[in-house]
Formats: sequence, C-alpha cells, structure tokens
Amino acid sequence: MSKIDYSLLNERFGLRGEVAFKEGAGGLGVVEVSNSHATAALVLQGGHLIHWAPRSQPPVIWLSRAAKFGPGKSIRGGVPVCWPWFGPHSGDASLPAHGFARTIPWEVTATQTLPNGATRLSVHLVSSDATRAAWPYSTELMLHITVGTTLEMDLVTRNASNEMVALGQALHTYFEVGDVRRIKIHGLGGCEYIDKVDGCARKVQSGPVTIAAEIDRIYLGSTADCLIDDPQLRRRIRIAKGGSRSTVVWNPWIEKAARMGDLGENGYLNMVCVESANAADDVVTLAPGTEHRLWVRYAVEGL
Ligand code: TA6
Repeated sequence: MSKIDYSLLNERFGLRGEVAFKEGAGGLGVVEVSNSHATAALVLQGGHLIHWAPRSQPPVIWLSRAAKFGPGKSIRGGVPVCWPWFGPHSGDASLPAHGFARTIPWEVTATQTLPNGATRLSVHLVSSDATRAAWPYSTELMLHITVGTTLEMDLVTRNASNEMVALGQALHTYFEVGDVRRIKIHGLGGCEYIDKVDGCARKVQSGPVTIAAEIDRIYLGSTADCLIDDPQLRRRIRIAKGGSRSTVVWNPWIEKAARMGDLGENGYLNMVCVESANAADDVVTLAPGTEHRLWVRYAVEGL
C-alpha cells in the first residue's frame, strides 16, 4: 500500500474545522468530518464510511468494537461498498465475496462545504492490474457522500468499455439499533425474497420484518423506503433509495456472530444490515458509455 501524504491531502482537500485527513487504525487513511449538523468518518480504503451521527443523536451507522483494520481487510460495520458483484463470485470462488471495491485503495477527488452547512465528499476507486484481472472491464466507480442532518450516498458506476457490463452491487449498511430483538422494519411487505437461511427458498414478506434468529434475505423488486422502528432508542431510521431494486436484511445472530469473531461481545444485538443493492434477479446491465447511480438517503425521525 503506497504511503499516504496527509499534509498534502489536508492542503488540497482539507476544510478548516470541517474536514481533516489523518492516519487511522491499521495505518489506513481516514477523513473526519465535523459540521453544525453531524459528524462522520470515512476510511479511504474501500471508500468505507464508518461513522455518521447527526448532532443530538447516537450514531446511526454501527461499527463493531472488534472491527479489524488493515490493508486489504474488510471492516465490520459502517457502509461497505459491495462492487462489482454481490455475495460470492458466480464463477470463481477464489475471488472475494462482495467484490474487491471495499478492500482496495480509493482516492479523494473533491471536498466541499454546501450552502446549508452540510459537507460533500467525493472519492473514487483506483483500478489496478489486480482489479483488472478480477474485472476485465474499463469501468469507473465514484462515491459522493453528503454529511448533514441526513446522510446521502451516491454510488456511480460508469461503463467506459465498449461492451455490456453486468453489475451486482450494494451499500451494505450496518445500522445501529438499541436492541435488534425489538425493532420492526417496514417497507418490504408483499416483496418476494430469497431466504438464505432456508436453502434460498423464495418467499413473500407479510407485514414488517422482525428479528429473533439469524436472518439473511434478499428482497427483490423492492424500491419503497424502508423504516427501521427502534423503540429502545425511540427513533425511526428512514432509508430512501434510487437505482436499487434489491434490499438485503441481515443479522448473523448468536452462533454466526461468534464464528465471525469481529462483531464484538453481543454486537449482533445492536446492529442490523438493511442494504440497498442490486443482487440476484436484480443485477443491472450497463450499456457501453452509460452510467448507473445507486443512491441512498438516511434520515432519523422521532418515534
Ligand atoms: O449481505 C448479507 C451477507 O451476504 C451475509 O450473507 C454475510 O456474509 C454478510 O453479507 C457479511 O459478509 P462479509 O463478507 O462482510 O463477512
């Protein structure tokens, strides 16, 4: 991993009292954001947002206390960028699950204070011989993040090749909840889903999603807002999205969390993944010269 020049990054992209770059855990580059609306943090490797908390709110994005940080390591929590495939690679089991975007270097392309006091960051994935070996298409991946009283993330893929490209992707977001056993997730009623803890059986959701065991579902054709109602933190997290037809709901529960080893003591109780994705039947196809946007907007409401 090439050495990052933090003084140059701060000179070019730092914003006094608002955006600062520094070396973080595992020697990874981190950009910290603090404005009148919220605080946030992003690890440059993977374009991986690891923190967002509106002022007067506990964090909305969950990060494991046992998360491991290091070159090429995926981070447990935050918003991993799954790209250019979701889940295991369809043809080569030696390739990393959820693609390579989340474990390789990204670079900053812009930082900006918006008129309403929010902060906008733009980062992009850096292609290499290694990425081209896994993904032999000329594509560009950019992520634009707006940190304010809401969190907006805009994942843009541009197909710069002269061939059609099939793309699986997700913003694999870990949300912080008071007690996962007490939440309800609205917005998926009536959607077909693939139940990965029941032999990938296809089922239809009836009513809100509640969690009392391991859950790993890919909801298909789901485009409506999702709402996470959290009675313990007395808040509702609204997940609005566009360019995404899949929603993945995941919690490893007790045994799988223990096997994974990086969720921390009882960490599974304080997180739920509600991922805005294009996976399974919803994989998108990009024509040459076109681009695809997958965007989300997270907001906290009273409950
Ligand atoms: O999105 C749910 C899922 O695909 C689960 O099956 C589980 O593997 C989770 O992602 C975490 O994957 P990771 O590769 O980050 O450990």
